[in-house]
Amino acid sequence: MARRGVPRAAVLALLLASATACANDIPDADWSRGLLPENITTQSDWIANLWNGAWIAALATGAVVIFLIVWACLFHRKRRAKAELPPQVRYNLPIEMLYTLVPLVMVSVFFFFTARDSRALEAMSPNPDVKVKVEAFQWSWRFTTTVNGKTLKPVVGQPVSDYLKGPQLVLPVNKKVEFDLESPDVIHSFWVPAFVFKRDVIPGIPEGNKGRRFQIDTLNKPNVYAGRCAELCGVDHSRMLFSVKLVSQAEWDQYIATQTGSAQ
Ligand SMILES: [Cu+2]
Repeated sequence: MARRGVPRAAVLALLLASATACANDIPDADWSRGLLPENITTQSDWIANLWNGAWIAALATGAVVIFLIVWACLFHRKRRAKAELPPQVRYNLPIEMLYTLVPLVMVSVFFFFTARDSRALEAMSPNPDVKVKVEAFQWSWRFTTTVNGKTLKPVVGQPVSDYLKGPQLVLPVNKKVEFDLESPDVIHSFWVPAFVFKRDVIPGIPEGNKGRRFQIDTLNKPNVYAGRCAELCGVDHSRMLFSVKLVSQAEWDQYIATQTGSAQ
């Protein structure tokens, strides 16, 4: 029976290897970034710091707790030679204060940083440089970009198995971009892993509602990045792929000039 485990493990390893080989949209997970993908917005820097800081705090807390458990087990256990229990501590005010205050302080610190960053992430500037209306549908995306009061020709996609063949949203570097998310059918989720952020696209939210909009500040990292739907939305959900292309200002100007869009 023991021998059967080996080929099974080999098959599993092969399956995993082929699964990762098929998906070219999985970003490189780098330990120096806490296994997060490369981030391409100012906001994703904040998110990455919050995420990594929370992990460091949790791991440090875990290390202290495990140390205390092991220490208590080794040095404060009931000795075999002695019949009676070790000294039992109860109603010890200083210790009970400590039990109460230390977790309270820890939760408060987490809460403070989470609230501070959530607030910053939801902040909206009244004059973003670029506005993108994102329509998520079963099973692709339509991107309609407005810049300087001019609306460009919408980019519409269809289900694909390679994100580079999906609809491509072109955005300039070092600019403030506002997204407005809309769905005519079911709940989708707009996810660009390089934003280190995703938001559900929920049908029925009226236009102008703050819950369907968010803003990013793009960093100077021109490249093509993968995007996908992150909410199981039907049979072709896994093929609801798209890409975001960050371009320099010169390329952006050229792109706008070639997109003969209709007036708003
Ligand atoms: Cu979807």
